[in-house]
Amino acid sequence: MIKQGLVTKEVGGVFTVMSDNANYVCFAPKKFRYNHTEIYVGDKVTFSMLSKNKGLIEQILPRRNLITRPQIANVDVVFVVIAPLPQPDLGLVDKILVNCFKNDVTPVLVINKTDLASDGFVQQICSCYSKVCDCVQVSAINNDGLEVLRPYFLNNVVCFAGQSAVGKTSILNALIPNLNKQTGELSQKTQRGTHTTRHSQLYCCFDGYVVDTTGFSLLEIVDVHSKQLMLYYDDMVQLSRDCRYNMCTHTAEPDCAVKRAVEEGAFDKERYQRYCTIVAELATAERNKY
Ligand SMILES: Nc1nc2c(ncn2[C@@H]2O[C@H](COP(=O)(O)OP(=O)(O)OP(=O)(O)O)[C@@H](O)[C@H]2O)c(=O)[nH]1
Ligand SMILES: [Mg+2]
Ligand SMILES: [Zn+2]
Repeated sequence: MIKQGLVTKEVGGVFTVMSDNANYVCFAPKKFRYNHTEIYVGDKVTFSMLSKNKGLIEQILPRRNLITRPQIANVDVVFVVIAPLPQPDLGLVDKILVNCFKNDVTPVLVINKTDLASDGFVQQICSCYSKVCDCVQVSAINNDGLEVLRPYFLNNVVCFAGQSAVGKTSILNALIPNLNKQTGELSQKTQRGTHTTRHSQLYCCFDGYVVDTTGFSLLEIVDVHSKQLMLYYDDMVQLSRDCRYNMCTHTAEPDCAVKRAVEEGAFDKERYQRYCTIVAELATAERNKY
């Protein structure tokens, strides 16, 4: 009998596959190793039954995406967490958003620690980012606003991204109180540095899945050309039909609608400056490559 399921965990070549609300211990046949075909957490697979709860993976179904560090396939939503403390690195947020759009992932900007945030802070972040993604406000410590996160889980695989200490683990624990122990165990283990391999795992959360947060990054932009970065800035795309040039990068070109919007205060000046910095970084990397 062939079943279809979702890989939720992998330890030493042994896969946990969830199918019809039951867990199966699955192995990968040698053919995958010969093809250098890796199976990742988040992969949708078919498997044949070896015994009551054991199976042999037959096929990996087409992937929507594959995120690195940790490697997770088929990510639907990323919660990009920021907080008033530690002070946000919005350049980092911009890069994470580019990577989300590049990988067909829906980002949600989660402003945590609203108990510490001034109205001005929240307003500034929302006015900058609400044109490109949903922005929600929560306080993990006060269990405040977390309900708004619930719909994003429906049939989805959700990951967290964001600087250290913004409260990713705290949000996860507030969402799934009985997960506490599991996340605690995991971070203790990595703190001790027992093993460098990262074992990622999908946990059931509401009607979807969430990935533990250890080391999740999406920080480095790969495979985006400096001249195409603007394609991943939806707020610029909306304006660019009024630029003189079709593929205007909104940097050195004359008669640019984005630059005009920046001057008029209709486009966040700092987000624009951060964009120019990333374009320059990418261009430098391109020059050094050849
Ligand atoms: N005031 C306040 N503090 C919070 C809130 N959420 C988390 N914190 C605190 O922020 C600190 C960091 O929280 P973590 O959940 O460990 O942060 P993290 O993003 O998982 O950090 P890393 O695992 O290092 O990436 C802890 O001391 C939390 O108690 C909140 O809503 N309000
Ligand atoms: Mg954490
Ligand atoms: Zn332009």
